[in-house]
Amino acid sequence: MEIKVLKNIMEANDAIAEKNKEIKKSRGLLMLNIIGSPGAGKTSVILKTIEHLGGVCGVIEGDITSDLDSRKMAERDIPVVQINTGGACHLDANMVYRALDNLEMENGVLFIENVGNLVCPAEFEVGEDFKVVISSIAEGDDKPYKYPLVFSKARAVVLNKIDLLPHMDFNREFFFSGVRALNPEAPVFEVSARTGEGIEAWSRWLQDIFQDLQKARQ
Ligand SMILES: Nc1nc2c(ncn2[C@@H]2O[C@H](COP(=O)(O)OP(=O)(O)OP(=O)(O)O)[C@@H](O)[C@H]2O)c(=O)[nH]1
Ligand SMILES: [Mg+2]
Ligand SMILES: [Zn+2]
Repeated sequence: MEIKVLKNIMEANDAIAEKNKEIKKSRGLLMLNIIGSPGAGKTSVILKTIEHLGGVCGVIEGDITSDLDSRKMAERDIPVVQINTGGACHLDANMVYRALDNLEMENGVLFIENVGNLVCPAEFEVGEDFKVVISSIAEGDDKPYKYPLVFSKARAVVLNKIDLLPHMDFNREFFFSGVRALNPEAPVFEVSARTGEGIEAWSRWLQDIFQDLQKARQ
């Protein structure tokens, strides 16, 4: 009897991620895979960032169920597609492939808000330019130590809810050391989606990358 072993689920995923990269390139998109635990502030940071960026921006929302986050985007006339994974705790390349098919958008920044989860979203490439991890003061300062993969893979770290610093026992030095040990290059942006603090610096960093990408296409 021949036993078929389903080889590397990741291989199939990565093949579709490559297709997504082609689509993204041909449409002139900067595609960000935004990863963070439930409630870290992914939706709030994306909304504030889009206010600052101007230009064309769009969002793919990943949730197990509901369209609450995509409604917040639609209310502001931001082009959005909601993915409901129906149970899966991460987005995969195929889900994003189908979402791209349903999103009319060119020459802009596309935010993919992954399912709230600091673990497996880091393992699945979806064809993004890069990953951004959003952590928050409310989650505690030890997250880089306990969930190292996402911090090591991210091109940038956004530390959200800095308005809560006075109310929490959050050791910034400890957090930063943890990030540095895993990822010496990634900038860490301390922001508050609530007050808007720090959003400008983070948005400018993103805008510069987007402009470089646009120049390279010309
Ligand atoms: N104090 C404070 N609260 C914030 C900040 N950013 C977000 N929040 C609040 O934190 C809660 C969660 O924010 P969301 O933006 O929905 O978080 P999320 O990461 O998108 O959550 P999921 O999509 O469920 O994973 C909401 O009540 C926000 O109002 C911030 O900078 N400061
Ligand atoms: Mg959200
Ligand atoms: Zn998962």
